[in-house]
Amino acid sequence: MKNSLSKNSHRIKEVNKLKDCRVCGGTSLLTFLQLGPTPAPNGFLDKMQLNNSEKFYPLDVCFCESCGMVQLAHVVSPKVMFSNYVYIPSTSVTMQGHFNKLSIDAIKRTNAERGNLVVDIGSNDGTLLKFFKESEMQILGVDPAVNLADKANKEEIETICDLFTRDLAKRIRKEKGEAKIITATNVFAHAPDLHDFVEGVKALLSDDGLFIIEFPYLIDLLEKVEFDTIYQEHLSYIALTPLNKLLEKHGMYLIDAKRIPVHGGSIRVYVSKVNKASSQKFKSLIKLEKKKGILNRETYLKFRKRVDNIRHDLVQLLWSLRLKDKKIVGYGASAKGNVTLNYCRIGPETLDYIVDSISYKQGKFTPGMHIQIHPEKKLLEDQPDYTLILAWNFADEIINKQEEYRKKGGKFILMLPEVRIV
Ligand code: DWN
Ligand code: ZN
Repeated sequence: MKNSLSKNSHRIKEVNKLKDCRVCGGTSLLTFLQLGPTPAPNGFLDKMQLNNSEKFYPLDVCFCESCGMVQLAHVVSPKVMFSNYVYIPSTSVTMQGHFNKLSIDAIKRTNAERGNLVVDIGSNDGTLLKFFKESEMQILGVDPAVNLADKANKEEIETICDLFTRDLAKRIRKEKGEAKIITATNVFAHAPDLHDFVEGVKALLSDDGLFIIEFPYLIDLLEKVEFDTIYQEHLSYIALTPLNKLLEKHGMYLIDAKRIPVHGGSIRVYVSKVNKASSQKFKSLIKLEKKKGILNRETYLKFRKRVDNIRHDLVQLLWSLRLKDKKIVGYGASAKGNVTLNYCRIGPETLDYIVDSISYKQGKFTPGMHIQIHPEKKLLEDQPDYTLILAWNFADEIINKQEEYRKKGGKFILMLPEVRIV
């Protein structure tokens, strides 16, 4: 078993321990799961870096007993997490289709016209903005990752390389005017200062505009035991109950919400500056959250128990297969996958390698457990007995793509909400 804290790990100055709730300032924060010292989940290593000292960060998650916001107990500086970012949604057919539908939904709900300004916060490589551009909207991206902002600008998706803040929002409004649509997909939960973020949106959004946020939904995380989506990039694990409180503090109104399947179960919320009546769907989700006990500590202690059972069952299965000399590999060198590998201490002694479609990751090694990553084609070349799908949010897409592997007897292992062979 690999030593969880490599001999060279040392206190990290970029980490701040939470003193009070990031939404309501409450101090009754219950830590219910500790995933142990974990390397930055997208910190893939080249071969020559394997013997360098590797930084490990605490990964404890707590919930605020006053407002229900689930959040990391330590904040790692965004500089560490986002300056060179490797998550690129355009590499997935699922996400391309998803963003196209989001752009159509947003334009329809706001009656946006040609030339209206659309700002995408955390715009990544511009995948979503490209669809707005096709609808002749004026577009602007904001993303702190230098590599992604460069890529987007080269493809003529104007992108400001910076973190979104209230000050930046005011500068954008001065230069470009009000935004009719502001989108934030898989970035709101990453924001270190939610209050400043919301104030920035308020400063930039037009009175008849919509702020549309998408994030993994806490109810899905709890129901499907998605513990591996808990990592340093995701500071908050959001439900509508605390989100509504946060928005109301800033005179913004949650008017509608709908659950969506991406990333293991997310939610899309529609926020306005005008206090319109909220939808029946939104009200029923608030009731569901109450029923699921998102404000009760027992809910989180039960979740913790289920996580422990999954870790036990997964390690048990992998070891039993290894003891029968079965060859096992991983599929999808994802951030969530790296959380699982580090939390369950799964290394190259268990998985020979991991295959992944992203060229940037191929040839590199996973952070912490140092499993090598190869192109997907290696799966058919090698035909290992079992493949553990680490990017389970794309399991259907991956299994369909690898029909040939299954025909030749290859089997997939899935782990959430329970460990199973398919
Ligand atoms: O919030 C975030 C979520 C939205 O996505 C980001 N913090 C980072 C990211 O998390 P992730 O790294 O877990 O991302 P993915 O997109 O779930 O990772 C999928 C991985 O699987 C990628 O490395 C690409 C790979 N993949 C593959 O090898 N073959 C994906 C597909 C669809 C495939 O067919
Ligand atoms: Zn709170």
